[in-house]
Amino acid sequence: MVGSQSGKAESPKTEYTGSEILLRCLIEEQVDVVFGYPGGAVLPIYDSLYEGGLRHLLARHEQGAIHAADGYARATGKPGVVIATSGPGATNLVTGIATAQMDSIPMVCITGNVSQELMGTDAFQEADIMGITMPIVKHSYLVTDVCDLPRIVKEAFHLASTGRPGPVLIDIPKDVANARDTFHYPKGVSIRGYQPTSSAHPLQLARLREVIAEAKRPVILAGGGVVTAGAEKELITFAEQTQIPVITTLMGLGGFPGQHPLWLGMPGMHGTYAANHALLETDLLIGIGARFDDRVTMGRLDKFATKAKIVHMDIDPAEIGKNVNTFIPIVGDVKNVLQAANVDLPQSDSAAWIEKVTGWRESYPLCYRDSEDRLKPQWVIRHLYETTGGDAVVTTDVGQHQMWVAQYFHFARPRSFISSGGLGTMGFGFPAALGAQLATPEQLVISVTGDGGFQMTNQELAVASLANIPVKVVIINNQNLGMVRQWQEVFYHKRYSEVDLSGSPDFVKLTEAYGVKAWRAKTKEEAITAWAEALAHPGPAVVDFWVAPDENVYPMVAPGKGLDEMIMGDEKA
Ligand SMILES: Cc1ncc(C[n+]2csc(CCOP(=O)(O)OP(=O)(O)O)c2C)c(N)n1
Repeated sequence: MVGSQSGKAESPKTEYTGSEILLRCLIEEQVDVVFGYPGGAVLPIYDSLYEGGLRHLLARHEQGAIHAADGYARATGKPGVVIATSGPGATNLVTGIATAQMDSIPMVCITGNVSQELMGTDAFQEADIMGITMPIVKHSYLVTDVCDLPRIVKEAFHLASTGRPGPVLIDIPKDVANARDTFHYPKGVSIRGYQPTSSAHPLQLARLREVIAEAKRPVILAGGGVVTAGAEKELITFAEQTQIPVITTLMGLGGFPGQHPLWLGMPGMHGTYAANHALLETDLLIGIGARFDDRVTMGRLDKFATKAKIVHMDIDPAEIGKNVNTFIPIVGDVKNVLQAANVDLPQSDSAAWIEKVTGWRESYPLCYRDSEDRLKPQWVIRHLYETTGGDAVVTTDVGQHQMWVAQYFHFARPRSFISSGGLGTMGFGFPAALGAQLATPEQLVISVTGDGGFQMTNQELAVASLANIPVKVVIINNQNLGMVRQWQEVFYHKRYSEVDLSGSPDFVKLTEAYGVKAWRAKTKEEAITAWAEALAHPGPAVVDFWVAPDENVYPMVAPGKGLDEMIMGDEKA
């Protein structure tokens, strides 16, 4: 019996099936919830789950399960765990695995597979999920012998959560799940060739101090690595002691307080004027756990921080020099690196520079043209921020609403902003919010989503309803695939091709059909009341905000243009 809660005495069994061993391993790893969906090849695993001991949430689609596990991981830093059956169950995980891989999220993905004697015969529901996912996992295992299972699970959790985190796949053929063995969980792991560098080289730190002391226009670019490493306090100390302003990437939001006087906002395509112009003018750019991707550099490296010496701190040596030429590479866990760097830090000679960049921040704030008759999406996000005091975990989907959340909800702490940054996966936000809420039951969790993205995974309302997960869903309903519509308006001469979402369901009725409370708001007055009632409601709630359909996200840098070519929009506060 595996972790039985059935009240019966534990049988004096010394041998267990592979599935029972798997569950014991998960309990050893202190997994408190798994998300999944059963099927033929995982019947033995689900039979063991029936005994209890591990909380399982039945998603309504494997994509929902994996994004929920991902949201759990992003909210806690602990690996999220998902189980799916072979063939279509496993392939339905692919988008979620790629989503986690692109954002370095720790996940353990368990798939069943057909029995080994059937492998390679095109058996019913056979898919080579190892092969399919090879480029999008940190590591993967096909378990061929039940006696390897405990070691593999131990290694999988270790690999998923150490160094640069990422998803690890464990594919378990049905015969292995049914085979029997004794159970011993290994105490430690030893993986040949896997020893992530955790501490910075002292010589590189000495060089860092030198360039800081010489810099006149330094700036920090903090990315998701700061959040992953839990390095937010060290970053504040570093920035305050050196007096260097901080820019946070989309994935870095919350890694440095959005209310801090040294914060300049987000860079890149929809970044602030202050952040982008600081990147253009800086003479010392210190990248911390950021990978200089093309939404930040716009792929125009000839126009990106060209006057700067670049320092790059990252746990992953493969990131150094990948996109930008690095003057001082510092490989290590950025929390350790900053802790070591913070001893004997020089102050940069940046007073005039700080005056300049904060001047930009005051002169060119984010703004939009508000309206008394039409609900503006930016107003809705600001309203969420003001009514919650920013004390919430906010997940987003992908599109315009994602950028408005990044711009108008100022995140004060890490793991409070949860979004698919690298892959940009529509359908991510709502299930991720369910996982985040289970991980942080005391916390208000808000899922801000588009009317397009919500339709990709809204079947998970069943999970919210059944498990009474009190997530507040905010649909920024512009009746369009808004971000695509914006690009067609700006770059394709208003030739709107297949972006009209007419025919969407009545989201209030749809939500109510799942037994979840819902409101609709088309004016500010309705929005204020609906949101207040949704917040006060103890269970899950959905508010469908009908916003102006033609609103665009500004500022904007067109693809292929440099950061010096920002379109500011015609909005005025
Ligand atoms: C799975 C997936 N398919 C397509 C896209 C391309 N895409 C990016 S944003 C977007 C529009 C999103 O529309 P909606 O969810 O309504 O959000 P809005 O932009 O209106 O806020 C699309 C189609 C994507 N990111 N993910």
